[in-house]
Parts: sequence; C-alpha cells; structure tokens
Amino acid sequence: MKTQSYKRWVILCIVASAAFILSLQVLPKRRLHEDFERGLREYEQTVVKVANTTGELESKEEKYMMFYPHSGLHNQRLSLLNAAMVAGWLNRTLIIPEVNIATATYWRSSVDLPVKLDTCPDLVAGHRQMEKELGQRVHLPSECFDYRKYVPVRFTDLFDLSALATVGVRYILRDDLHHSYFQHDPLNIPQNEANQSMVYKVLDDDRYSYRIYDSDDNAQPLFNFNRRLTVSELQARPERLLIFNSMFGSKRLALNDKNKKQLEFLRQSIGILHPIVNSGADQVISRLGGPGQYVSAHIRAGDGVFKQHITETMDKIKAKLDGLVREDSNIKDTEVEQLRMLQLQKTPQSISKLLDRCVQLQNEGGKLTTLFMATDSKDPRNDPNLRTIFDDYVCSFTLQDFPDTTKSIKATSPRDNNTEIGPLLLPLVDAVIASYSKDFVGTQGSTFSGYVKSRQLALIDRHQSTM
Ligand SMILES: Nc1nc2c(ncn2[C@@H]2O[C@H](COP(=O)(O)OP(=O)(O)OP(=O)(O)O)[C@@H](O)[C@H]2O)c(=O)[nH]1
Ligand SMILES: *[C@@H]1O[C@H](CO)[C@@H](O)[C@H](O)[C@H]1NC(C)=O
Ligand SMILES: *[C@@H]1O[C@H](CO)[C@@H](O)[C@H](O)[C@H]1NC(C)=O
Ligand SMILES: *[C@@H]1O[C@H](CO)[C@@H](O)[C@H](O)[C@H]1NC(C)=O
Ligand SMILES: *[C@@H]1O[C@H](CO)[C@@H](O)[C@H](O)[C@H]1NC(C)=O
Repeated sequence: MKTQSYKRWVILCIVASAAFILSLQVLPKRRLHEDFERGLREYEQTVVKVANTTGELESKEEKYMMFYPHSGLHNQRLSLLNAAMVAGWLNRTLIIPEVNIATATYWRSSVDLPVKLDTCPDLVAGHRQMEKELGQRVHLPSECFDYRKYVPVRFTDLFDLSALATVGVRYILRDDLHHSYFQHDPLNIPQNEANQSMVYKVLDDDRYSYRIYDSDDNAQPLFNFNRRLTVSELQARPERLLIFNSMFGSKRLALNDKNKKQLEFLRQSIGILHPIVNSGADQVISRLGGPGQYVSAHIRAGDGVFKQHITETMDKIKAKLDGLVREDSNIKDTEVEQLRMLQLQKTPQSISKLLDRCVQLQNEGGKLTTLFMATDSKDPRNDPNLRTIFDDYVCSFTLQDFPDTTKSIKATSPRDNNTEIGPLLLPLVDAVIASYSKDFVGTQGSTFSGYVKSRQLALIDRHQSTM
C-alpha cells in the first residue's frame, strides 16, 4: 500500500516536471494560432507518455496521413499532389481517399467535411433508391444537397499514380469515407479516449486556413491563407495518424526550388489512365492528324465565374492563338471558301469531310491550323461565345464532332458495376485529346486547364524526342 502511493507520487512528479519543462519551451510560440497551441498541449502529453515507454512507441511503427476530398475532379487531383508532397516530407503512408467524378462539392470545415463524407453518399444513394421505388421525388435532407450527384471511384481507376513511387511516397487507397475505417487494419484506432494519443487532426476552419511551409526558413508570404504550418511542426507529431481536412489550392504549399520541381514532376506525371477514356481519345487524336499535329484550347464557359468572365476569357484565348499561329497563306481563297461551306453545313458528314481536308492541309498552318477545343459548352458550334474562333479558324473541332467516339464512351462505376458513368468520362476524353497537342491555350483560373497544360508539357517532350 505504502510503496504504491510512493510510486504514484514519483510518477506524478516526473509527469509534472516534464510538462513544466515543455511548457517553458512552448511559451515563445504564443503567437501561434490557438488551435495549434491546443495541439501542442496534446502533443506534450503524448511526449510524456512516449518518454516512459523507453522509446518503444516512437520506433519503427508505420505512420499515416490522410485528407478529405472536395470540389471538382482537378481540384481533388491537386489536393492529392499537395498531400503527397507532405506525406513524403513526413515519411508517412498517404491514405488516398475516393475521388468524386460527378458534380463538385463544397469546402467544409474539419468539423463538418468528415461527417458529410461519412454520411451523405449513403444517404443520397438510399434516397435515390427510395425515389425509384416510389416513382416520385422525395425531399433530400438539406445538409447533403451538394452530394446529390456524388459518384466516387478510386483515384487509381482514373489516374496513373506510379510517379508517387518514383518520389518515394507510400500510399494505400480507401474505398469509402466512413468513420468506421479507423477501427480496422491498418490503423486499428480504438473508438475510445485512448485514441487521443494516436490521432492528430489539423484544424481547418477556413477555406484557406493553413499554408504548409517546407522549412522553418521559408519566408514566402501567406497569400490568402491564415496561418503557417511548417513541416518541422508536423514532423514532430508522434501520432500514428495525422488528419488534414482540405489540401486543395495551387498555393497550399510554400516550396523551395527543389520541392517546386518535384511537385511539377508529379503534376506532369500523374495523368489520366483509363482504358475507355484513352482509347476514345486515341481515335480522335489520330483523326486530328496524330499527336503533336494540332493546336488545342480549353474553353471553360459553362458555369460560375467562368461563365461570368467568358468575354474576357475568349479575348485572351483568341489573342494567344493568334500569337501562336504563324500567318502565312499561299493557300487559295477558293480552298478556304470550300472549307467554310463544309463548316457551315454543320452535318456530321460535312464536318467529317472538313476534318479530312483540314488534316491534308495541316502543314499550311496559319488560319488553317487544326484546332481542337475542349469545352464545357453544351453546343459549341452554335454557341455565340465560341463563334469568333470558328469564324477565324475554319479547321476548329470539338469532341461533339466525333459522335462515334462519344457514343463508345460507356462504362459503369467499378463500385457497383451499375451506375452509368460514361458521360462523366467525357471531360476526361477532352482533357486527354487536348494534352496531345503541339501548343495549348487554356482558360485562366481553371484547374482543368492547369491539368492539360502540365500534361501537354510532359507529352510534347516525348513527341519531340521521337521525331
Ligand atoms: N466535356 C468537358 N467538360 C468540361 C470541360 N471543362 C470543364 N468541364 C466540365 O466542368 C466541370 C469542371 O468543373 P469542376 O469539376 O467543378 O472543377 P474542376 O475539375 O476542379 O476544374 P475547374 O473548375 O475548371 O478549376 C466538370 O464537371 C466538367 O464536366 C471540357 O473541356 N470538356
Ligand atoms: C511507466 O513505465 C513503467 C514500467 O514500464 C510502468 O510501471 C508505469 O506505470 C509507467 N508510467 C506511466 C505514467 O505510464
Ligand atoms: C520511413 O519509414 C519507413 C517505414 O516506416 C522506414 O522503414 C524508413 O526507415 C523511414 N525512413 C526514414 C528516412 O526515416
Ligand atoms: C476516438 O474515439 C472517440 C470516442 O471516444 C470517437 O468519437 C472518435 O471518432 C475516435 N477517433 C477516431 C479517429 O477514430
Ligand atoms: C464488378 O465487376 C468486376 C469484374 O467483373 C468484379 O471483379 C467486381 O468484383 C465487381 N464489383 C462489384 C461491386 O460487383
């Protein structure tokens, strides 16, 4: 009895003095954001615990990190790239979430996003089933409204992630975002208080809360982010699992030159890889004269800010195209008139003829340049916004001019082998075709355009080296 209370007293002293010493070290960090201080306090407690187990816990046990997806496809891809960079620095296995290929969902805080991703996909699926059975519309709970069209697949169903291994990032894939995932292999995190020392959640209370810096000396500005998070702070986290909320944003990471190169390598390497998408794209690419034989543009015109700024966007794209395309016309006006007639007929046969003729004249360049436009416009050839391009570049085409190909893009979700996802793959076909061009002009501010630009740079090197 006596020895036991003595033991307890000694332990208490050790714990108290360790906490005191740690708190002294932490004092100058007062200016840090409150939640990070809270994190540090939790951290001190874990350090004390770990210190008592003679370093056993800190040893070789695999550590993990994850993030939660939101927004459109290319924003989710950028989030993955950012997360992969961080996982590499921390030497943690990246747990890659599912990726939504349908309608973009909103950013939510770290309090809400995990709950939505845990509950909404099931709720919406159940809701769809109910509507089907009742044959009428049923009210969907408003907290899940942006998950009405949520179609998740694995990242590896769409993208080639082999570059992650090249840069030494280990990863595993999650098939759903249910909370129950944490309890099972490989994390085995219990659903009780004991898990507090195993998991660290980085608070994300604003769309642009944390900007992650690759070193303490990195003095780049915060831009629109609220606070700094440095890799050394993150490296010091002892927990088995580090959970980030949002990782989206092209400025999320503050990088030195070497790290910038690595991120650029990932951007260029992690390309679309899907058998149906790639074979559809190949058909169109060869009809356009082959890889590197045409110019491409991405015209994002269909929604939100892009729709609002369409006039500006078109002016910029037009100016860039005019700059790219050298003006030289030994081509006869009568030839151009014939092409124009085919263009104006707008029948599948006339457009097909136009394409063949354009490819024959491909070397002429100038206004006869073959142009492929990836666009979210519903009816490009009749869209007043795109008219100026069709008028100036008679050899302009979009995916809609290839009905045989678009019809062949049929697939079901690998999740259930039932949900039809063909239409959701069409933007990817567009992106792949645009990537195989000799020059590309994109829409400012679009991550879809950003994807094509990176891939086009990677692929153009390849055409050149094989020429
Ligand atoms: N077919 C096709 N669809 C496009 C194209 N560009 C955009 N879209 C559509 O527009 C949507 C892209 O918007 P989101 O998914 O919200 O966003 P994102 O992929 O993150 O890309 P941005 O919003 O451009 O930064 C997709 O659903 C596509 O269906 C295109 O070139 N072709
Ligand atoms: C520290 O470790 C010893 C021996 O392994 C153990 O008896 C003791 O309960 C531990 N103390 C704490 C505070 O965990
Ligand atoms: C990174 O983690 C792996 C697996 O946990 C481990 O084998 C390796 O030694 C670690 N590398 C470094 C540099 O710490
Ligand atoms: C940790 O346990 C609590 C219950 O005490 C649970 O609510 C929480 O979800 C658990 N954390 C994780 C990451 O599983
Ligand atoms: C879907 O079909 C594939 C190939 O036939 C099969 O391997 C997979 O298990 C199926 N998935 C589901 C959810 O039925």
